[in-house]
Amino acid sequence: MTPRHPAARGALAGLASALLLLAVSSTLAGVVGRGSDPLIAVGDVVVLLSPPPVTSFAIETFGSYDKLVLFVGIGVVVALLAAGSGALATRSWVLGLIPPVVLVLAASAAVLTGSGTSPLRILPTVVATVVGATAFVLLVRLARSRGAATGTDHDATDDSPAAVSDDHDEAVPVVGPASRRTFLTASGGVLVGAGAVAATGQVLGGGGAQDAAASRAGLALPTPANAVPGVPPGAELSPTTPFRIPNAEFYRVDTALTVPQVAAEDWVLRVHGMTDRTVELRWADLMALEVVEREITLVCVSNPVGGELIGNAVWIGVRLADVLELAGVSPDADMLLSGSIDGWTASTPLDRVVGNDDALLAFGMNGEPLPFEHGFPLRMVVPGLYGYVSATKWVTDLELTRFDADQAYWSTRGYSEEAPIKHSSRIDVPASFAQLEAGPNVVAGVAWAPDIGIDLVEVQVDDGDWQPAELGEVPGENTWRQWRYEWSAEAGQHTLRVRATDAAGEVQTEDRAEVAPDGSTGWHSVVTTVT
Ligand SMILES: Nc1nc2c(c(=O)[nH]1)N[C@H]1C(S)=C(S)[C@@H](COP(=O)(O)O)O[C@H]1N2
Ligand SMILES: [Mo]
Repeated sequence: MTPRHPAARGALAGLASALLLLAVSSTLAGVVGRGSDPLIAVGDVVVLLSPPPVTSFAIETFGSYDKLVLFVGIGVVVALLAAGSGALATRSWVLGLIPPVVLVLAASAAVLTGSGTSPLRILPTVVATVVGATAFVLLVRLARSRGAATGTDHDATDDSPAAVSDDHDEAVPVVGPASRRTFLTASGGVLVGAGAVAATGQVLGGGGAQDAAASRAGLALPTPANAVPGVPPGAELSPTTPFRIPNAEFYRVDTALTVPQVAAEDWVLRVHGMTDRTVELRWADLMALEVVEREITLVCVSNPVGGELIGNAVWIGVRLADVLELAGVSPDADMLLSGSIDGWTASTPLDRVVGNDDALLAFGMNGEPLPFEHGFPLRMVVPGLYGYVSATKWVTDLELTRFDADQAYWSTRGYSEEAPIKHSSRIDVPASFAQLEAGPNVVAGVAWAPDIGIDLVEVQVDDGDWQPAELGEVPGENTWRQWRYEWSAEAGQHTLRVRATDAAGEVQTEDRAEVAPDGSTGWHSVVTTVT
């Protein structure tokens, strides 16, 4: 069914041409390379310009799905604007063309100021605009034609445009006879064209991405000087949380709307700034260093009390300090400013890196090359600090500098420069609002304290006394610790609370703090119903 009203047809025309434009631009962007896709460039600008409360709300609320939500949001806005412009254009070309022109100019600006480096990066936007605009003008003209508006019902089986060519209305320019059928065919053609272009894009699938996938698949992890043994017996006390989180389930937080895909063979890591010399390391240079393995728990500053933005893994890589030594660090430097291939940056206090045997440039995670989402081919991992000041993924740049001279991505958005992980604990079992049977029930979860580890975990039922929980084994101080408490539950509604004490004897604070500017605090609790 083709809508009869010109405005409705105009809306359809707008949508179809927008889809074609996006299919063309993303397909060409796959060929031209990073930073040339206008949709992603606009998304990047939205992320970049979002005020910190908005981004932290998005990360806390949507967690690893924040990007999906952003793209759906942008998609809805683009669809509304496209449909609205098409409808407007059936009345006035000038009004109808204003939104797309503004949008295209904004997208071009986003591409040109974005993270792309290719001199051709504006090409996909330009070509797609020409194609999309042609489709738009063509379809809107058909939509405007009185012929289409009055398309006779009996022409349902008659393709002849002559049947509707008898009307000449000066108010609406008639570009030629067109039946609803013609409009339908043309819009259908544009949609099929968009689909075909998008499918071609999928097949071409960015040659770069395929090279990167092949590079990752072919990467043999070197044998480390030390090998981290398997999970210690007695480490897993929580029935739902593995001590080591499998890569596919590991939480993901970053600002990258497209995951960088670069082959290890093409990787260059630059070390410069307040150094004796600038060095550029390639893969072979990294492999020439001593390879070590470390088990380290990563925590995101945006992890709310009881949240899931924390994970533990075994990392294999080289010592960050060994890499910096190749460049020679000036004694005046106090910050390591690390940058990723997409321009994101983190500032790490240098004293957390130099002389720290556990601060890594990692290329392996749980026995595999890093997954692309987690930084392939190379990322930083520094124990004890929240990820935004320590865990740069896709790292290409290590600059030695000073806190009084430079600021990193989240610091310019109001987050703390000093960001040690705060010690905390979480109840995994029972789940919130669980229905339990009276009698023995397992209460279990995880607790973590940076650098020194956990010495005590206590559970409180309603307003009762704090009861010590059983503690799991740990391989060292850089990981979380599991705990378990046997609860003889009585019928009724009960609130369970947990608090952890670190190895220095400090009890986790009850005071609630938001995640901004330096991490949440407070006791996690769950409410259960026992029958
Ligand atoms: N390039 C890049 N690296 C990044 C980020 C980012 O946005 N871009 N986010 C950091 C943050 S805030 C965290 S918590 C960790 C999360 O690492 P993961 O996604 O591997 O769990 O990556 C860090 N490294
Ligand atoms: Mo984070």
